[in-house]
Amino acid sequence: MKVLVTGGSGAIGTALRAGLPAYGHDLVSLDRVAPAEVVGDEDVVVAELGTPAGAQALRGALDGVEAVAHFAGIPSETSLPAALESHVSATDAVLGAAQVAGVRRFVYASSNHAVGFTPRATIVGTDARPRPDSYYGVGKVAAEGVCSLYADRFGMACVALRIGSFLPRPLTRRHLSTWLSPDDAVRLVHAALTGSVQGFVAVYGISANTRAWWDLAEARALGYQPADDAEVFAADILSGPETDLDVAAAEVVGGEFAVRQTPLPREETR
Ligand code: 15L
Repeated sequence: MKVLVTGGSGAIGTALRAGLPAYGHDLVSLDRVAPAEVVGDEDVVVAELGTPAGAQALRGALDGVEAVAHFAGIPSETSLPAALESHVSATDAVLGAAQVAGVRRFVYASSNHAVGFTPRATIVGTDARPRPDSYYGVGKVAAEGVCSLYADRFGMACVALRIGSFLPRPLTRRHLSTWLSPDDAVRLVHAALTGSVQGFVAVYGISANTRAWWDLAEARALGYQPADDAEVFAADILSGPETDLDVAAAEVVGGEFAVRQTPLPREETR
């Protein structure tokens, strides 16, 4: 399948470009910065979404593309206007161009922070109500809404991946529950690109962690078979002292984003 990966030079995008070709996908990478290295015979487009030149480059990059994996976006907390631009308007722009180009499958990099203030007393399912823990999470909730709109209005198959902690290896106690390994990220996106989907579906994106906080049922229904488990690193991580942040971050699924007591970030002009 020919797949456009936006955010192709980012952390997850780089892992996808390295791993998805082995599943038979031909890739076009689009990012505001050039990738450190071109992989195989992928096409690379350097363009800034949200600009007229970026819109034109996006239309060109979509030529012949069957599915989009939209991973571009600010990966951390930011002001509300920046979050709305980066997650909501940019996702709408990519979805709009993809729909016009005849793309029928759209995979979106959402985040656990869309439900970050959910207490983690039980395994959290995708029926959890939106409970963002940050403006970043607000942007992800709204961007999932845009995906749902395109699914219902245009019949596109849209999969929102509520990704946990994408890292080479888990580093904290929370990560023992929230880790998504690079290899499992590739497995997850391949499943989201190829699994049976009607309309819009949200799934959690973590490895097969023994201490998982999120239900992987919907992801497994797409064909996702995670192979990694953060538990391999548990003895090492748990040998260190448990900090106040560890304790507070274990209350709700968004962890550090949710326990932060600092004011929400504002742009200076507001
Ligand atoms: C995310 O969605 C963020 O992009 C990343 O910076 C981490 O905060 C991660 O979630 C996490 O929850 O660990």
